[in-house]
Amino acid sequence: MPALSPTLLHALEQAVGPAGVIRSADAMQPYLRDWRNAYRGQAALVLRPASTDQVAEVVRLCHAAGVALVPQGGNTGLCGGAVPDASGTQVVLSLTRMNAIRAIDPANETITVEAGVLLQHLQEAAAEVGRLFPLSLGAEGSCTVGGNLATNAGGTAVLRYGNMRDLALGLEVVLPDGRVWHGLRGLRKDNTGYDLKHLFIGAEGTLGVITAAVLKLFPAIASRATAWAAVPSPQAAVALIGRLRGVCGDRLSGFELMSRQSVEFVQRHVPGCAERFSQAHPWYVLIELSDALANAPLAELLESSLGGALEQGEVLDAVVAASQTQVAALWKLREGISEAQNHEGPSLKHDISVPVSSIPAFIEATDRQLRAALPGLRIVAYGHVGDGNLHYNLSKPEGSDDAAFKAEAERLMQVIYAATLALGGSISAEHGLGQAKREAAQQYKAPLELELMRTLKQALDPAGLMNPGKVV
Ligand code: FAD
Ligand code: 2HG
Ligand code: ZN
Repeated sequence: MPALSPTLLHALEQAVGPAGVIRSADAMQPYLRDWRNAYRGQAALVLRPASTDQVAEVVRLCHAAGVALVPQGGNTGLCGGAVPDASGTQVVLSLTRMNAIRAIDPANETITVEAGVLLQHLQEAAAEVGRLFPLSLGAEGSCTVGGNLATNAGGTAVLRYGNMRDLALGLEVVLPDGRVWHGLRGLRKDNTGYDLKHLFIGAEGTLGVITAAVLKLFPAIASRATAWAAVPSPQAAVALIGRLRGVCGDRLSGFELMSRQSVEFVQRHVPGCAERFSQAHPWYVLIELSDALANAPLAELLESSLGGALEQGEVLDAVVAASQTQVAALWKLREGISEAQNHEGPSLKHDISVPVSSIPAFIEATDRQLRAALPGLRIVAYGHVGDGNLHYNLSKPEGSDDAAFKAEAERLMQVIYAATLALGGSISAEHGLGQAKREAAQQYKAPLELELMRTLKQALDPAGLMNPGKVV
């Protein structure tokens, strides 16, 4: 493995101190592969700076020496964006020691946090001052604010609060040459030209290192109602969203769709996830209503809406959770799908979005074509259907060979992405491109969009040292 020059190594160690350097092959291992073990790389070094100044010094030194950097947060990304390449020449820059809550301003409804703060800790800090930070996703106990921003993470509350881009007001960023952009403004209005923070949000660490952010806070939730419903079809699920929106307005804060196959996997592999109804159904939805008002009659609202939907045949069966334990059990059925699918061999992940109204057409056409293309294929379709976002993941036919299945990946992907594009959709709704979808983006994004992206990359990182091989 090529080593860094002794002079650079010494300077980097000086910059971050002994606690910020990981050099042994064993200790570096967790930083060199992703959560699923789908991507693996090598690195010359892992650095864990503890302040913005330390990040800036590391970036400046690496820039001067022509060494590439791979920013990393909680390493829960699903597209290999935080994993270094195989060369062993790149330096992994882990932000996890930058985990301070710098300020909370309840009157401005903002919180200023460092990039390495865990999403769950951010949620807890907001709750301590009677506020809500709404981003919520299965990896929230491990992912970081920096990673959430860099991937423009979505999750289960986008329906009401938007994705990470909508939740950020200001950023602090170390640019690829080591200069620091101090953009930590907590302003809801600022029309002084290009909104630079949006360049770095969703850039997956290819344009700079996010070191801190000012984020929006919302009123804490005081009333909540959660239901699990069986629906006959995706068409019925989409009709149900419309019905609930009509009756409940923006109290509808979660609407997740799951195919029977997805739920079966969870029941098989995650303890405590029994079938909720007397019989199995083809599709399920998890619905959440919430309100800042205490004692808001949400359960009644949900029950009457579901009653109306039952009469119209939009719902086949439904249960409204009667306790916090039941709420947790229902969310476990939903959040357990990623992990459960890992137990069924390799999963081919496709994180697509189409207009909500086109979800039924997408599923119908794609299911049909894929089943014809590979008989026995297990389609694990689920996700944030209220945002038009499906995790249209595939597991191999039962008993078949892993390698043979992986060899089909490209062919199956082409079917899915062609259907997505035909409906005006996107091949990556919330997980980003990373290394997984970089090639596909070349094929499926418009040439002009790709040209503009390359122009931005060239302008900010002309030496190409910031997370090379990802996104563009
Ligand atoms: P990492 O994985 O460490 O990094 C992700 C990317 O961001 C990489 O390209 C990395 O280089 C870059 N990056 C990280 N930190 C910085 C920084 N400070 N500055 C610049 N670049 C940086 N995603 C969703 O959107 N919605 C979901 O519902 C969802 N659910 C998930 C459930 C599970 C079980 C898992 C494992 C993942 C899920 N994800 C989801 C995917 C993932 O994107 C999020 O978990 C999260 O946003 C990644 O944060 P991280 O800190 O782990 O980032
Ligand atoms: C989810 O919504 C995540 O559960 C993960 O985005 C999706 O594992 C996946 O494909
Ligand atoms: Zn998701």
